[in-house]
Amino acid sequence: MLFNPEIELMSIEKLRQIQNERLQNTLRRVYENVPFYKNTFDQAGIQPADIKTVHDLHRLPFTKKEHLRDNYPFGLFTMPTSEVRRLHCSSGTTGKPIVVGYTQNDLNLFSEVVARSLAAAGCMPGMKLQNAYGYGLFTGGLGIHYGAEKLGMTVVPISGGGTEKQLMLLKDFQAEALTATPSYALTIAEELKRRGEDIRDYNLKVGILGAEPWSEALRKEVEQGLDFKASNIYGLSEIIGPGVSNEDVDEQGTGSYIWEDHFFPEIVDRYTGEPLPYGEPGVLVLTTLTKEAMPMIRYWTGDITTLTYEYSEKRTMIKMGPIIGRADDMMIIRGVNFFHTQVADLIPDFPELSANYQVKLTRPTNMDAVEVGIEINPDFFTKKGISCEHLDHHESFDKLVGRLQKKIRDNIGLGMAVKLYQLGDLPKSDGGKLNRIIDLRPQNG
Ligand code: DLL
Repeated sequence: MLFNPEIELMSIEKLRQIQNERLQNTLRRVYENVPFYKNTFDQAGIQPADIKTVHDLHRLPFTKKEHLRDNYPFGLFTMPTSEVRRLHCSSGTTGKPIVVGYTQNDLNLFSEVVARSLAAAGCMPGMKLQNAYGYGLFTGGLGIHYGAEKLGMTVVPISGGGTEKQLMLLKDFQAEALTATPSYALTIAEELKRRGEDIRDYNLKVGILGAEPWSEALRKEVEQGLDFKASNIYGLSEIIGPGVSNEDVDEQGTGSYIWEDHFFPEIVDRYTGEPLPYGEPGVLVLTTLTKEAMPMIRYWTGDITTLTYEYSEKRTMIKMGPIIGRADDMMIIRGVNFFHTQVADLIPDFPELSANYQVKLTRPTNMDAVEVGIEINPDFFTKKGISCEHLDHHESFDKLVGRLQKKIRDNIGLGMAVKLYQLGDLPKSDGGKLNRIIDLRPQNG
């Protein structure tokens, strides 16, 4: 179950042939069994047989989150629930969650793509993996769990949270791999440091981090703190869960491979929905090619990224860049489009800062105001003999704030207030995804 060249290195022609066959089966399956798809295809005047290849897919309408909500709970299933082996729900914000179902074959597929992802990240059979993704309705915990077992790893199913216990078991069991949200991996790294522990007493080699946007600055910080190599894992409940895409540990920073034999990706313009050429940022749209219980046709993930085919000796499959943000999370501040990840991207230029930040939105007058809170990296200052006790009204810190404000204005095109925080003083992940946006603007205008 390690790297399989017959799949991961198959020629593009072969890959397209497999994708086309699988797509046709999937379209037939949903048209015959799911009234929602029959209606939307009929309304678009398209029969499954009209879509001969993945290149015809753009003729079909998108499936969006609201369609999953409208068909709550089981309306998009192709079969009675008696044939469905597991249900998961997505981490919705308010109201009814999004429900997804898996047949036994879907669960096998889930394990296979997660095993493939973990292998790409450097996991090997026989290694121990501490799984700090939440177990339960969230797909992270169980999804990683069975994939790691399939790869032949020993799983420590600790779930998210309980940082003290995370550290105790990591040390006592000498796990080589850790799966967690990047923000929670940072919490673990900071706690280890706070306690004055020596990372050499641990045995971590790889981290497989995802479920939320993260930056190169954060990667550097967790890699230093936990002395491992961190790779990105991407996925979403609607498509399967984690394991739609994963970075190769030897190709860090060049994008994450999408397991295209099962999930066909497109990038479309976030306003018009028109397909965009490779390399241009837009909304990632995914079509499942092999899912049985709840296939998704042209699912509008809302995640903004880029797609690129670039030559690699390792795999022929397409790569996606980091997630810039979700289309519906984009803020329009005084007419400027803004994603909080743009702040994260500036942090590596400032060794004075740590990777944790937060963006606060207010409306003090009739204009929106943004305050960026960033934690300092105390080591930088103490090495220079500068005390970090008072961050307000101290020359070194005032200058740093000024430089940050300029950098933000030059790069993002917006004036923002900047507030420095002591390391550990901003909210941190207690086990799951971290919300970095605090929106205090009045909601009625
Ligand atoms: O977060 C599945 C997952 C679990 C992925 C564990 C990776 C690891 P949902 O709760 O349905 O599923 O949330 C999916 O999270 O549409 C993205 O907006 C975001 N997301 C997931 N992975 C990444 C990533 C899981 N690597 C939503 N980078 C997606 C940025 C990510 N955002």
